[in-house]
Amino acid sequence: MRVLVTGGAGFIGSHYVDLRLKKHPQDQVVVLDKLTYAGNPANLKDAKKNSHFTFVRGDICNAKLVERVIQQHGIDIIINFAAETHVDRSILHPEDFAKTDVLGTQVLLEAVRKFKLKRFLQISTDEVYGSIEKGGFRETDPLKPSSPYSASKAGGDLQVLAYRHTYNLPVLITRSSNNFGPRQYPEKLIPLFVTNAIEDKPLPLYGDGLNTRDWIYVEDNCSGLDYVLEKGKPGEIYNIGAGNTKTNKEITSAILKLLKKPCSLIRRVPDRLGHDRRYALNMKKTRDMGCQTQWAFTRALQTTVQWYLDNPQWWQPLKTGEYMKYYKKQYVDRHRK
Ligand code: NAD
Ligand code: TDX
Repeated sequence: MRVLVTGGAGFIGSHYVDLRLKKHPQDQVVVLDKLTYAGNPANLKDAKKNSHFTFVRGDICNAKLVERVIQQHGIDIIINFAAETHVDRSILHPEDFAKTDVLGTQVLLEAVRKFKLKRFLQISTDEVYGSIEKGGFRETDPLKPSSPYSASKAGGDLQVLAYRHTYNLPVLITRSSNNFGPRQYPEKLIPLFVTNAIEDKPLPLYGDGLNTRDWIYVEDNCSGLDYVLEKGKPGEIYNIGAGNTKTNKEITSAILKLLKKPCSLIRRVPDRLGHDRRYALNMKKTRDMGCQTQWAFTRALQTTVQWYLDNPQWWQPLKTGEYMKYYKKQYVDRHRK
């Protein structure tokens, strides 16, 4: 099989590339990635040593380039991880999200149609369902996204479903909960708080800290989506969660405990605009298919914290960029008010 992994230089995509090369050693894997601030060639360090791996720098919104890559490499299937992914950035710059997450997805679908590819897997998120007070969303629940990020991801999903309905394309969608693990950009809750705590910097906890997410270790999401790709039914949507629903306060305490750092590092800062209260998924459909998670939350968090302790050369340069400076100033200013 010849697999095109878009967005494969990012966090989850690069873990999937590693898994794919290991689990399907006869495959050819091509990554197409624009290398935005979130894409990092260092994430593909191991993959680059493998003769079955090729990297192409480019934008999924560029239809000509996408077609050329598919033809040159004889691609059979596409797995689309490429997206703008950070909710706080989507509140500042919604247009980038609509472009990549909606239009970019549509460009890929058009190529799947033109070249009659065998599969297209869209990597989506639980955020498209919106917030839920109790229980978990099922795949048949209506979409109620509330941030520019989740609205753009929902737009991408709707394109996928429309291409299924109209052109009968062999598409699938996975919607996973919050991922964590090594190589996650240090703007997201867990890597930001771990790296700040390592450096004895404040941890900016939004609002009352009681917002809740279901946390899944990145390797479990990658195994799950690989399972869905093999065993799933075209046209279907599959939730991938781990059942680890935790408040942000609980996550923060667990990180401080692992690093033996004081609670005084926590800074209560004003809430994120439109902050969703709780995300959770009903996992019946995916579990009934035989798809299971392997990682217990505590061991996964320990492994993640240890990776950031061992790899400061990976994350330290990322924390000095323009956005991180802006981000830091924003919260310091808000805190002063
Ligand atoms: P990430 O931000 O770490 O990586 C995104 C990658 O996409 C980067 O390598 C970036 O360079 C690339 N990219 C962005 N725009 C592109 C474009 N126009 N053309 C080509 N490449 C482009 O993201 P992630 O956390 O690894 O998320 C991967 C996917 O999984 C996304 O689709 C995201 O919506 C979804 N998802 C993420 C989570 C999570 O908790 N991180 C949870 C559920 C779903
Ligand atoms: O500094 C912070 N302080 C804080 O309290 C940050 C960055 C976050 N938070 C809170 C907001 C959320 O309630 O932590 C929670 C998690 O925040 P993020 O890590 O930004 O994740 P979230 O907004 O839940 O979205 C993530 O999960 C679903 C990913 O960024 C998405 O790409 C994915 O689709």
